[in-house]
Amino acid sequence: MALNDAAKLLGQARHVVVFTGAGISAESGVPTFRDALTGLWSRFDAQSLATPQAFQEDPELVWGWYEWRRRLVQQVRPNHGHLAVARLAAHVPQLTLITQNVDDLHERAGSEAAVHLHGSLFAPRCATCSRPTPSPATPEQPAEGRRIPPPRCAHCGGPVRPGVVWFGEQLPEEALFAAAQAASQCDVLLTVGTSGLVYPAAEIPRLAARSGAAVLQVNPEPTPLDPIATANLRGPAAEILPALVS
Ligand code: BV8
Ligand code: ZN
Repeated sequence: MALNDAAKLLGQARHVVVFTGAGISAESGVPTFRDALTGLWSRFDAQSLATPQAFQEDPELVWGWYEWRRRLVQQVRPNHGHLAVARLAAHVPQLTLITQNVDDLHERAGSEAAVHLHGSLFAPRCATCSRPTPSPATPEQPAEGRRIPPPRCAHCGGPVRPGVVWFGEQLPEEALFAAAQAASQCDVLLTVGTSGLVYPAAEIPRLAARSGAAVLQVNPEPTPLDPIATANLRGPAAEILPALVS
């Protein structure tokens, strides 16, 4: 299916779900999850660092990695892909934005009520009593690989952890429920910049396809979602999405 057919499909849709992964933020300069471990962290793989065990064993290393990522996100800007998603909401009767990303670029592009399946870099909380704690005002971009002691909770003194969902942790129930409900009711699901490898999030586009929705995939590379996609639009999000959304 060519780009203009996909654009027409979008334009006629009643309820569009936009499902995004790290690839939509790549052109803003945020490394994708698979590439998020550069430099000194390159000896780790994300799956071993993004776990409660890693934080347990070495809170300073893990907190330092998230602080580096948070500060990086604060210094970059949403790209034309994020902006096109925000514009799309005004062109369709109903749009549900579901993201696996922990950055705030969708919000800064003007999207409202993004469903964050994997939490956020901007919602740290106490690892002991779960009280939300303000993000520390780190003045400058910490050096890559720098270990930073996590702040202590003002209420109970426990260590503060990033407000993200780690491997082996449950996704926020209400987010997952809202995502599954939208996927089963939409008539078009646009999946952008995800490798479709991490569950249960990766189930969302598959659920939409099983429920009869058309699935449009935007990704420069093939992914395991190719076989369920009505159209595989090969290319970068910041180029393809603006062409899909007038
Ligand atoms: C759960 C937050 C169970 C953290 C993330 C063994 C032990 C434990 C669990 C498991 C296990 N085996 C399987 C599991 C389940 C596991 C899982 O799925 N593992 C995978 C690896 C097989 N899942 C979990 O653990 C989940 N929890 O299952 O709990 C449970 C049950 C009962 C009781 C208790 C627990 C939790 C998963 C959430 C993990 N947290 N993020 C952080 O950010 O640090 S996931 C992380 O990877 C990202 O958030 C993202 O969601 C995910 C996948 O990354 P993508 O977004 O797809 O990005 P990626 O880099 O992979 O790909 C980028 C894509 O973009 C590529 O396709 C590329 O081609 C494309 N691209 C590049 N440039 C562009 C582009 N596209 C468009 N334009 C461009 N310019
Ligand atoms: Zn606490």
